[in-house]
Amino acid sequence: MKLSIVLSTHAAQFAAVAFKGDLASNVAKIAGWGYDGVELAIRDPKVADTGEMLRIVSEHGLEVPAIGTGQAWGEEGLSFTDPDPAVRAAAIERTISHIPFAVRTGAAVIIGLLRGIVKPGVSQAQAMDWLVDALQQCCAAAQPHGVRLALEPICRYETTLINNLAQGLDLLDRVGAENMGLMPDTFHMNIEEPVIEDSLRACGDRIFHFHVADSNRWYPGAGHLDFVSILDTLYATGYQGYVSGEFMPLPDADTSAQKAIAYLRTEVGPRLRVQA
Ligand code: LER
Ligand code: MN
Repeated sequence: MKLSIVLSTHAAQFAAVAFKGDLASNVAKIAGWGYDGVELAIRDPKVADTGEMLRIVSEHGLEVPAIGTGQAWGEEGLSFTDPDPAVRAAAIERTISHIPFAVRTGAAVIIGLLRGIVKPGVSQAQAMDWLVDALQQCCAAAQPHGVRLALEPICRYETTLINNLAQGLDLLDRVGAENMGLMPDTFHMNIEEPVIEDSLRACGDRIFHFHVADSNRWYPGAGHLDFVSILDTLYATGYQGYVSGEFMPLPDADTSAQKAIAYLRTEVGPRLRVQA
């Protein structure tokens, strides 16, 4: 089981990230606890020293399986579905600007909240059209570089666009790009999917990255999700990527990260039918 954890490269408002700021010391701790990778949440590659980030991460033998982009929404309000065409264009440009670092790391570019929400005065159909158009542009820009995009279905309390995996698969059909897949998140699936395992099976080989938190968005093992069943189903789809921890820093960041890896490696891993 390849394990990573989300790490924000600078201060951010989003709560379910265990680590923020001071990259070097966070990466050192994460590597020391036995993680294989870090998923980097980067607001704007233009103002981030991505070369230095890569140096720090590589020095500790870690990989970067995915790049999170949602802070451009959380901190700046960029989205693919804003009624203002300039905001939509900026969101597309920002996504495309992640491609060089994705090439250097082999990371997938995550599309989470950057898709936006259906704003007042905008119809659902119009928002979906804008979303499809934006994703087609981003996928077309990423494709020649071999970069993949991973769309995250996010629960109803955070967005009105693409809440479950079935809607995600429909969106992939509309976008029609081979380099676009899904990033299921167990926290959101626990809210939206009737049967998590059935929804994962329906994705087949379209899962490009995977987020884990328990039902209460604490570290895996702190709630009631059945991670043996969920990860068995995930790996049975042929998924060979990372399982990436995105959970609340509770009771504190260090404890949550250590509890997550201890639980997944020693309690869940040995009980999986499909080892990955
Ligand atoms: C981000 O990966 C996520 O899961 C969302 O809840 C962001 O708000
Ligand atoms: Mn997530």
